[in-house]
Amino acid sequence: MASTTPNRKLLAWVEHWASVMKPADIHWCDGTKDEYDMMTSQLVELGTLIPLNDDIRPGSFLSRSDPADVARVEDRTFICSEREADAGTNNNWRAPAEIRSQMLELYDGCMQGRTMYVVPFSMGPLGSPIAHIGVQLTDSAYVAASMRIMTRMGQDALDVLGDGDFVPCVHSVGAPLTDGNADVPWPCDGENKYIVHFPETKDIWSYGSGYGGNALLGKKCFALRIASTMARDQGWLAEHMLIVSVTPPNGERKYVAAAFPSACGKTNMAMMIPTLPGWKIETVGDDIAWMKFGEDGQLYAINPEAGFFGVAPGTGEDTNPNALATLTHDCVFTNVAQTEDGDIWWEGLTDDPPARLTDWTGETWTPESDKPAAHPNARFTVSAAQCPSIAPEWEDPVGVPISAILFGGRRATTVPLVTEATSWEHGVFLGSVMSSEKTAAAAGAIGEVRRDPFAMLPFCGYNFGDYFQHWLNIGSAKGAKLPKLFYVNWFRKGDDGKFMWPGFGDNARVLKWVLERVNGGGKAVDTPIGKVPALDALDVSGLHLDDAVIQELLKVDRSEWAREVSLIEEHYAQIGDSVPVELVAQLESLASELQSNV
Ligand code: O2Y
Ligand code: MN
Repeated sequence: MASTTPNRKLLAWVEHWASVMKPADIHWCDGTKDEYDMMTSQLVELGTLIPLNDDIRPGSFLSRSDPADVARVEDRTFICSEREADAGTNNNWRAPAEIRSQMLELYDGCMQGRTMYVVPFSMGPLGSPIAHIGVQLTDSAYVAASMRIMTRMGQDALDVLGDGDFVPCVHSVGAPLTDGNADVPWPCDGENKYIVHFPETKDIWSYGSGYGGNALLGKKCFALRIASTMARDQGWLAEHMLIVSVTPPNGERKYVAAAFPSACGKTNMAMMIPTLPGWKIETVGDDIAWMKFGEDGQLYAINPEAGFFGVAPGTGEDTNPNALATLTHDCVFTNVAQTEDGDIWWEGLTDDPPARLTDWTGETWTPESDKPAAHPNARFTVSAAQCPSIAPEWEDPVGVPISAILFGGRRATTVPLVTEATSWEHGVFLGSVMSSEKTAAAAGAIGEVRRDPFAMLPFCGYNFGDYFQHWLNIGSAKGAKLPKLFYVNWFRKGDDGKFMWPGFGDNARVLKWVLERVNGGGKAVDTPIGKVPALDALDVSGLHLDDAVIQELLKVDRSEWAREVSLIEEHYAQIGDSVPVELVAQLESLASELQSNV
């Protein structure tokens, strides 16, 4: 397919990179279903994709990655600003000129024998004033096909681009087919992986990996790391947040965004089925929110993505029935197990595993095996439009007005079920100290607290101190009608080590109080860390929770918080001098309130 763009900058850029990477062929993606079918057929022939049983899961494929290429690689991810201080202690940094010349050596001839796909894509509904256009070059048909699911990809995006600016994204799996080398199902370069962002020039270079966030460059690389720097420069927010529409029985729909670190049930909340009678929750986005001010001063959010790239293990009828209903057809599964009848399986999909499976590495697996059948980071890639809980307005180019933003984490102690910030500044403080305990799925000791401000630790494209300042600046934007900010913790445990709050669909009860507060109601009491619901303010009807449990869920324990203050001091010290004075003042005021209340 030849190019159909008048954009000279784009044409020159493609020509330049073709001369560097020397592909055998260039294909401009048009985004049609025919093109997708052509790419997936080639991938089936090569063994990259295995068609699933069409009677059970029509239009779907399984893919097994190279075992050396199964997740995002944070230690190989770099923010290459001109000044090291601009990347901050929260990022790996290399001097841009240095890394460019090092990577150019790798890129030289890296696409020999392969097709270079030119993938134009829109992050956000086509033509939305909140959306932005990117163009990715890639030598992976798996990546090009996945980009069609995850973004609005093809000629339509090129038409919206016209003569305008785009974020250039260069990607190669780093496996040239030279000297008659045969291709393999999952080409990659296990030794040389680089995921590199240039915040000043707003471009992305990725090399050596074909997996997820390393290779689908619209997602974490563009929509978070580069977009966070665009948002800083242009006065908007690019955040690691889900977006839901919440409709109470009176029909007064509101929109809520929420930031959670991984393993805190973000996808479950995005697709929640509320247990409160008459309440409805619909999905606008499951992972990323871009928010810009409208003329009325409200923050309007879009989901910049068009699909879900979700973690499969743990997704079951009991935890997320809407996700399973989304996955009935036209999906690409990566690193899940395969059943004998040609369907898929992962830990948590059913209570009991099948008697015999093929595991994610292609080996025979039985319940006696000592390894999981699916890789813990196994993924599904699926169009968001297939989700039964998708909100009808999820593609509205105007976006949806956000009334409340939740921050959250997984904490067994200390942090109450829900706390309302007393001001925007205080809410930014709460976002800046977000923390979560490590679960078995993450590296490091289980239970260890990791600070993950705004759930952006791996995704903020610049210095955290400057990022906090940007959030403060948003709060003082002229005419802004700001959302209310809250901090939630579904994971507090009792003395018996069991979760005190039922979670999942019952989290709608917390949303009910949040919306009451947004509407000027809902009883709250002041504590040193913000406003928590009065003991009778949460709707716990039908839950049979003892008053003592509710009290414990909402408790602010001064000695626990005194310890927390020391940990926050360490966290701020780690970020360095760029932490805004307003946030240091918030911390000091918390410390003195804790003392004065003893
Ligand atoms: O493992 C990867 O390559 C992607 S990580 C990811 C994917 C979808 C949504 N969120 C995440 C994340 O790490 O936050
Ligand atoms: Mn995420």
